[in-house]
Amino acid sequence: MRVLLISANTETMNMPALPLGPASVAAATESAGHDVLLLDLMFQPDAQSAARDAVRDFRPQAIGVSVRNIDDQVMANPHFLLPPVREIVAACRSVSNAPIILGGAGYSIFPESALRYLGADMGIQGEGEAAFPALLERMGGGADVSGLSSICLPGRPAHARRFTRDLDDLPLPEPRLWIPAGAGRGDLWVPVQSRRGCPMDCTFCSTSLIEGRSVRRRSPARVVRWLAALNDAGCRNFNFVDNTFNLPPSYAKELCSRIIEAGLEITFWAIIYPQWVDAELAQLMSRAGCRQVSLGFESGSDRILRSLNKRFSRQEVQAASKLFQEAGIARWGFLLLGAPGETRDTVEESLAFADSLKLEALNVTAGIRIYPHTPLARTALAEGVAERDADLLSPCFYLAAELRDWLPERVAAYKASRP
Ligand code: B12
Repeated sequence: MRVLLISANTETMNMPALPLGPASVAAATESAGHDVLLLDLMFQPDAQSAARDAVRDFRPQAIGVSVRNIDDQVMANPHFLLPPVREIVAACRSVSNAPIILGGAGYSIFPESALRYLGADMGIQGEGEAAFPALLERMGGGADVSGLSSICLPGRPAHARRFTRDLDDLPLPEPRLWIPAGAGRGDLWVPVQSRRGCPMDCTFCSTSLIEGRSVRRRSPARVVRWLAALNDAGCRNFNFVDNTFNLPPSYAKELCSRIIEAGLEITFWAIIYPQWVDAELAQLMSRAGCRQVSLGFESGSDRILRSLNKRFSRQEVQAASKLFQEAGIARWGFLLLGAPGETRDTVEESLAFADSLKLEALNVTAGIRIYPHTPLARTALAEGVAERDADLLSPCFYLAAELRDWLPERVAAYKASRP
């Protein structure tokens, strides 16, 4: 089949993200014998025309639309990012009868409601490398698709997802599919992924809806070969998009050791769960090229850490932060304020704690985006913050009732005095 995959993300907030997810699906779809075109709308001056033109020229028999972001998660002035995606779906429809299939991280959190809102024909929740080619095969043979795992059809609940156990079974996308060519490659931050899934169950987090709870991995040797190939293609800077780069720690150490042995001249950034960090790991990461870590500690109050179901204490955050500092790795901290049980005192404790770490950068968020099927959603429902049948697709936030008027101003003042 001729298959058009559209990466609908045009969001440049934080940094423009290269389309690793849709490219991974494209690679698997090519491997299954289809003719694939991947269109990244990120840098298109007119996204709708670009989508329409691609459909007219390529005449796809199936169109996949990747939906990465739903909103920007900013409570004070939330931006709902789906209206332009709905226009892309409509633009494709206006010039083609091919079925339109949704997928992507954001889509996977809201499979039924996003499908309804965007007006596509069906969606796939979770990873697409196995499910999308399986769907195409059934569609090509004119067979019924309703029994497929991970599939979501209009008006029906999404089917249970199936996860690939061994990520080495999945093809990796070649640079030609998703990384702009030319000398500028050396300046890009290229996302790479060594593991999927997170078992940590933070009360507010959507990751298990996207990647599942069990950690699945690529072999370190394969990740290093992938990095080397990207390096040969001119890429030097990488983001490990794994939710928890240091889980399990033995894997993280092996991966770093192999990057060092291979002599790759790369720099990278990674997301760290502030537990299970020791000097050996921090030093290996530094020698492998790590220049920055995201430390998602979210709070400096042990009571609030417990309420978020974080498994670490503020003392462990301190220790991890110090080890990275000693290894010459910049630390970007994250505070997520306003959780159930948060008070003015715990907020002040967190702000003072963040100051004490002398981080290179800090991101402070007031109000927590509520995702479906999370403990936070259940608390919000019990407290009447979210309505019983609310699908939560349009941004909805939790902020402890007693802080509603005070916290935004307090955070604004804190930020203003720390440019
Ligand atoms: C790493 C990361 C970042 C990094 C990105 C670095 C980079 N260079 O890419 C940084 C920190 C910069 C970042 C920023 C933001 N992020 Co972010 N990010 C992630 C994270 C942890 C991983 C994303 C990733 O790359 N995954 C790896 C790829 C391989 O997986 P994938 O894209 O999901 O694709 C798979 C499937 O979804 C599916 N699939 C994908 N496309 C398609 C298409 C079809 C047709 C099919 C069938 C299947 C399919 O198959 C793929 C392969 O298995 C996710 C959480 C998560 N666990 O997913 C959040 C996440 C995507 N981010 C999110 C958000 C909100 C943002 C920001 C808007 C935050 C902000 N306010 O700044 C920005 C936007 C950035 C941008 N330009 O788009 C949200 C999106 C949900 C929402 N509320 O909108 C997520 C889900 C986190 C969350 N809170 O739940 N992010």
